[in-house]
Amino acid sequence: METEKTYAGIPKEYASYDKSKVVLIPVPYDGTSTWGKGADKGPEAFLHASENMELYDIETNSEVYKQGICLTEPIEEKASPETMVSAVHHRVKSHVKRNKFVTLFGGEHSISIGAIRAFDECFQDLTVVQIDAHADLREEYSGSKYNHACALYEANQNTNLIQVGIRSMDASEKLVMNEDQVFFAHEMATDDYWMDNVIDLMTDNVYITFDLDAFDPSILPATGTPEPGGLFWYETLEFLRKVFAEKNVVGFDIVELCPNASSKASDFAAAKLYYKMLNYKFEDSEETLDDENHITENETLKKFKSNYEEYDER
Ligand SMILES: [Mn+2]
Repeated sequence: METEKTYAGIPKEYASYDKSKVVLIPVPYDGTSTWGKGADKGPEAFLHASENMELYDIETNSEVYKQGICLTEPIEEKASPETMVSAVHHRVKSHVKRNKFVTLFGGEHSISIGAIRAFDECFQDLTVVQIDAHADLREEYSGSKYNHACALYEANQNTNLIQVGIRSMDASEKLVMNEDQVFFAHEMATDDYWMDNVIDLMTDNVYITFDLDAFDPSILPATGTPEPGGLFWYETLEFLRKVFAEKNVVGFDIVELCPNASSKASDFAAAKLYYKMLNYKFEDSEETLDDENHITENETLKKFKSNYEEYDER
């Protein structure tokens, strides 16, 4: 199940499927993007940057890779947006059911549709926190419900969706948007309490979908549709650390890295963001791979839906 190459070049003993708490699924899909093409190259650039990153995290004083991070084969399904979404849904669900902490790296934002569907089927009262410049709430775009511009439409129908960093949308999206759950970038810029206000709206089980265009283009320009006025590095990390500390984050994805040869800094920022999120997830975990029962201790199981239907892996 795991790949020959390991995530960030970590030793194989920390990368086997059975011993890893974390599963990383690359989804190099860019079937529906409209402007800046190249999100299909995102996972490769992210993995390459990760290999050049220090594995000790100063802020949390930890080396989270020792929890085990298994890099799986990428999901290469590209026949149509529908089949890609279905492939992601099935793969994610099979790993969640094995009690893995499942993470994905895209690819364009439509890869999140299948992932969110899988988490929503497995966890009670799921909150989806979307960190993004764009609302992505269209029901259909360019003839598909699974276009990247529709990435959160289904989550908005089925889960407790909270949108953070939004600064670009079509007027038609206002019809379905739940504005009480939206944190627009221009309001966040002058609101000292937005982080706590976002967290107050969350249920216990939280899935994070992080579109890299949420960041200000000054720190992450290599994305398909950059928008001025975005989040900065430390406020983003402060927010994420609070969410991981206060909620049961059940999984996350990072999408829309669109690598640009002249801006390796974006690849590196994405690599660092991913690793930071893992460090925050396991910050208070005292177990290491030396503990024999580390997998059964995984607390995400506590919030599992007890009556989920059995599912055959394909
Ligand atoms: Mn976006």
